[in-house]
Amino acid sequence: MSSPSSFQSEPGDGNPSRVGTTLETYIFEGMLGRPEARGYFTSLLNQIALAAKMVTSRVRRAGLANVLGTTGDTNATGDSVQKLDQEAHETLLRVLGRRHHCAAAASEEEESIRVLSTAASASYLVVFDPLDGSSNIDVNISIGTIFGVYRKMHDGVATEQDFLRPGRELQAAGYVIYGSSTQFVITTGGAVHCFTYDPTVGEFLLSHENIRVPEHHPTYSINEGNAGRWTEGVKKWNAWVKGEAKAEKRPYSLRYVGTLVADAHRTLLRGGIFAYPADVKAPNGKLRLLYEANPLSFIFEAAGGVGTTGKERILDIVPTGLHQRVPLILGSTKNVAELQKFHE
Ligand code: FDP
Repeated sequence: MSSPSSFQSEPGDGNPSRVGTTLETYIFEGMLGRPEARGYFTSLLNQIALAAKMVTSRVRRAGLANVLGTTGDTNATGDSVQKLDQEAHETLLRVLGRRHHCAAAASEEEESIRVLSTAASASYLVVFDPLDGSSNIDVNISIGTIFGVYRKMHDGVATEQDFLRPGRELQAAGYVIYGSSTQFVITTGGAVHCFTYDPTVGEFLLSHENIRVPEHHPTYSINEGNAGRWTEGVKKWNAWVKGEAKAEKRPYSLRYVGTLVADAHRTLLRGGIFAYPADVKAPNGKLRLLYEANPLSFIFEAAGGVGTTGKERILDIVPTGLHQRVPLILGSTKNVAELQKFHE
C-alpha cells in the first residue's frame, strides 16, 4: 500500500537506520523526498506531534493538576466526558487551527465537524479521538490519542460530506500511547514507525523502525464479559482459543486492557488478535469507524497485519455518518484468519 504522500525513503531501502532521529526531522526528510511538496502536510503532522506533547504533559500530571473526573456532560456518542478528554479535544483543535493547513476536523467528542480554516493553504482534514480509553483515565492505566489525515478534494469550505470517505483514502494515520512511556506511532501508508518521547529533551525519538506485525501470536484480546451476547461463530472461536492443543500453542493467553490504543499497540508489536465484534446489544459493534477503526486498520495494513469487521475490509467501508460504529478485528494475518473461519 502506498499513498501519494508516503515518506520517500523508507527503512529497508538501503538507507542506514535512523533510530534516534527526531519525529520532526523524520517528517521533514519525508518532505525533502517530494519535490512537489509545499510543506503543508509536513507542517500539519508537526502540529499533531506538538499537540501530543501538550496532551502528554497534562496526562503525566493528571493526579496533581485537578483534571481527573468527568465534566458532567456526555459526548456525541453518549459516553460521559472526562475532563482530560475535553482538554485533549480542545488542545488538538487549537493546535490544528493555528497554521491554516487543516481545513476542518472531526472529533469523537463533537457532534459535527469543526471548520478551522478557509485559507487556500488549508488542504487537509483531520479525524481524531482525543483521548481513547476514557474509563481508564482515573485509574492510571494507559490511554491514547488516535488520528487520521485526509486530503481535502475541493477549494470550497469543508463539509461533513468531505469526511465520509473510505479509510483507504487516508494520507496518514497514527496514535499516541500514554503508557509506561509516551510513544507516537505513525504511517503515511509506507512503513510504520514508533517514536518514543524523551521528556528530558522534549522530543519524540525514533525507537521502533519499520514495525511489522508478526504473522501469528498465541494471544487474544476481547471483552469476555460480553461472551453471552456474541454470535455463535465468535463463541465457538472463543472456546477454540481456550482449548488445549500444545502444538498450536493453545490455549492462547488473554490480554485485555480496555483501552483500544493499548490493546492495538501490543498486538501491533507482538502479534495476536484484538476483537470488538458485533453482539446482540451492539449489532454494529462499539468502536467508531472514523476515529478508531480506520486509522488503526490503516496502520495494521501498512505493517502487514489486518483490519476487518469479520466480513469486510475496514478501509473499504464508505461511512454514512461521522460517529458510525463498526465491529473491529485487528491483528496478525493467521490469527484473524482463524477467527474468520468460525465467522463463516
Ligand atoms: P472507553 O469506553 O473506555 O473509552 O472507544 C472506547 C473504548 O474505551 C476503547 O478504548 C476500548 O477498547 C473499548 O471502548 C472498551 O470497551 P468495553 O469497556 O466495552 O470493553
